[in-house]
Amino acid sequence: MGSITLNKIAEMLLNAEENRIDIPRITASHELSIEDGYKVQKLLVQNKIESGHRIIGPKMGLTSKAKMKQMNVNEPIYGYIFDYMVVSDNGTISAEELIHPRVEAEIAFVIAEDIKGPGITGAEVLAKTAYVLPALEIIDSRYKNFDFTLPDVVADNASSSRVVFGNKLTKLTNDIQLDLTGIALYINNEMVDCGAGAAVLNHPANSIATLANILSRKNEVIKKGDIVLSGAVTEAHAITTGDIITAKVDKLGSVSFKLTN
Ligand code: OOG
Ligand code: MG
Repeated sequence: MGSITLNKIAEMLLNAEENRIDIPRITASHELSIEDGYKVQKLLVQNKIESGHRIIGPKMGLTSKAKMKQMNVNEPIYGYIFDYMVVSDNGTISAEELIHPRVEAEIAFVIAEDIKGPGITGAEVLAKTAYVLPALEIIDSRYKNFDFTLPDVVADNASSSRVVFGNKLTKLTNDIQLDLTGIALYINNEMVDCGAGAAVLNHPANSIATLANILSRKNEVIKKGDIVLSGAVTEAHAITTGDIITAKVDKLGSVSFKLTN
């Protein structure tokens, strides 16, 4: 195992994102703990903030069995979504800006009050949620073939690349049970995957609670106004130029974009 500084790893990942090149996973040649991975992520996030980018909110990843199985990992992780990653509903994303994009259908939460762990439950998250909305997350691992271990993907800001939020904001009322909320993902009008909110840690709000509890170990909170992705319900699906991708979520509405060249 060669030695490499965490700064150097952050630099390599930023360069891979900027120049759209994929690199071998770090752990193929260096030892890296999950904690190291989060240290690299922090350096990378700080770099983006210094470059003038703004955080939209944290995101959870690998929160469903489908995703854990697909990526061969067994623990949820978090990362950050930035303003430059957000694309408007029914908008376009250029494939030339990305390496090997995959799409995921998710439920996003708009946070009404700071959520400070530890000990946060899903019920507390729901009480502090202003709105929920459908989202399509476009992940784009900076590692070749999405081949990574947990420390690698944590360092790579949880593969964050783009996100499209639906236009409709829904207040949580008694007739909405996010665990039983159906979600279907379509590529070019063909249904490629579907599931219910319960696939995400039994209830998507549990994912946000888990995030608050993990962040509390670092004295961080989920902030009022943050828009937080709770994680993909199904596997991620590879997309190619020309594809039109849509997610439909029961009662929350739909969200769509086109991948152009
Ligand atoms: C990591 C990101 C996972 C999700 O919703 O599960 C994620 C990856 O699979 O590349 O965003
Ligand atoms: Mg995701």
